[in-house]
Amino acid sequence: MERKWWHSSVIYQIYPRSFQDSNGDGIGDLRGIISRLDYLEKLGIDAIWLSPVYKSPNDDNGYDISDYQDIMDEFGTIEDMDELIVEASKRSIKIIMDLVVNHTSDEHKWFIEAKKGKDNAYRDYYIWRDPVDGDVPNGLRSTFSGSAWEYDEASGQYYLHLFSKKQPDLNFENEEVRKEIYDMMNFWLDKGIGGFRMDVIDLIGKVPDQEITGNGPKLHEYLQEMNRKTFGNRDVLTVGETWGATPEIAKLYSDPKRNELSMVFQFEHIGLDEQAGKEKWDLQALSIGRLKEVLSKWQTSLGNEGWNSLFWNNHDLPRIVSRWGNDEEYRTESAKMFGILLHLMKGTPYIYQGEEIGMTNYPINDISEVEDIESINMYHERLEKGYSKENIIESINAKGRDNARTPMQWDDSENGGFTTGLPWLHVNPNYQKINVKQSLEDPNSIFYTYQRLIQLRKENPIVVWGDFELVDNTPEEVFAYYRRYEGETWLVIANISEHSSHFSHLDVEPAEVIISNYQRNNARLKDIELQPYEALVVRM
Ligand code: TEU
Ligand code: CA
Repeated sequence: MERKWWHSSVIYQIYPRSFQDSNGDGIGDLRGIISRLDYLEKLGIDAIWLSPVYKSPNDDNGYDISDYQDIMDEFGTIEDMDELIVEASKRSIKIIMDLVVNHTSDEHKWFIEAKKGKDNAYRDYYIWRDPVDGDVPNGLRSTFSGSAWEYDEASGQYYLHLFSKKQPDLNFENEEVRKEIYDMMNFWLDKGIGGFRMDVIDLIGKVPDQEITGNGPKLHEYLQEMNRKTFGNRDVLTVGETWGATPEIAKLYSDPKRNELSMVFQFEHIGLDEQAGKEKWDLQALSIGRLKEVLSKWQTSLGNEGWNSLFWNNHDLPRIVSRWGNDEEYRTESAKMFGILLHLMKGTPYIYQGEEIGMTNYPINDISEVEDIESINMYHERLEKGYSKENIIESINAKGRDNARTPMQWDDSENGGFTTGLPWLHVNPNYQKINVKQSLEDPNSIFYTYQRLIQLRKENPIVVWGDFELVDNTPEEVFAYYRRYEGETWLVIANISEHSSHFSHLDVEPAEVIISNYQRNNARLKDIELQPYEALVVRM
């Protein structure tokens, strides 16, 4: 496989609204990000995935774009954006933009035109259908509750929106639409960005009339065309968000021979605490056995025909330390354990802002505290269906997206140093204890574990290129694997539980403990007694 910079990189995701406010309006912004670049350089990351910063009425916090070539008023100006690219590049950090082209905002000029009538030149940029029996065209549902079809009084037709009704779906069948998107992508590429994270890209080949949304028949044809017309000859990272990917599907996207994307985000491990066939709100206990199975399947099945991305968190997911770790007694231990377990795997790791200091979920008591459209719509839908208020709030506390969106905790001053004004979303009150300043002062902090993990990847080709092999027959809660490369072997051992456990597979004396989250003495590694959430990596 031809080696690219992104094979050995670590990416840091910024959710701009919640990262750093620079002007006291309570909303994070580009100048705020620029002011924190030194911190990111210290962490050691190679690129920033920037959640959308384009013009937007913010029905879905920037994932509803009204102008792809301009910046959201609250975030700054296009000059600020140019400066961010330059300032980041001075620190060897690339900027990866979020590409949201499954849909636009209903306030995008294309949709404003399209709504003017059936004859409008932009009408076919979107997906319109006549009513069927005086009702919606078919049973397609929106991810944000209710039908995916919205009625337009003026023309008597419905338009498709797989997300909110302020996010009408673009019609990729229309060549003009694709051309406009490619021009826009080239506008950003010409500014010297490091690539694109592609929002719900697996939906662009949809066939609405057959109720096919993900993995439609023309999906890969479109991606190959996009590759040819935009980033194909540039040295950039492209990562598709693909909820429905299996390893076979992931190869279609990321096999270098196919000229599509660098890699995709797959979500199979993320769904393991959800009841099959139900909604993300319907929880079941996580089986560590299944987690091991799923992650090791992804580690071994792509081979040279694809590349993995590695993540526990993003702006749509609850925080891993609260979700599958223990954010009280073992917050530091479990946060480090998840970091070590993930960053020693093969693939490109993504860190979500605040993960590197062990930020936690933010439990709410009432729907009035929620900003996220997905949770709000679900709340009303489930109330109507007869769920109790308590039950719904419990679901939101477990899985709601605002958990990850509370402002970044920089220090122990008011609002955690995020803003001098009123923050757009509540700051987690634990900022007095959990914050960047504290993490930087404590040599044993989660931050320094992440810093070291990034360094290890840079200094050791085995972390990037080594083969992966799961260690079988460990206790259920122990996730252990080997990495092997050019005669060298590393062993990673993690106890995903708040009880002690053991690992007795070492038949050779390990040479060295490379990283761990408890004090470990090299000499006493035979038949290891593992502490709660202990993780360690040894060179054999
Ligand atoms: O997410 C896709 C998506 O399907 C999520 O809404 C997901 O289903 C949900 O959050 C479950 O966890 C992408 C973006 O990451 C998300 O923020 C956007 O809201 C969405 O697309 C629409 O653009
Ligand atoms: Ca601001």
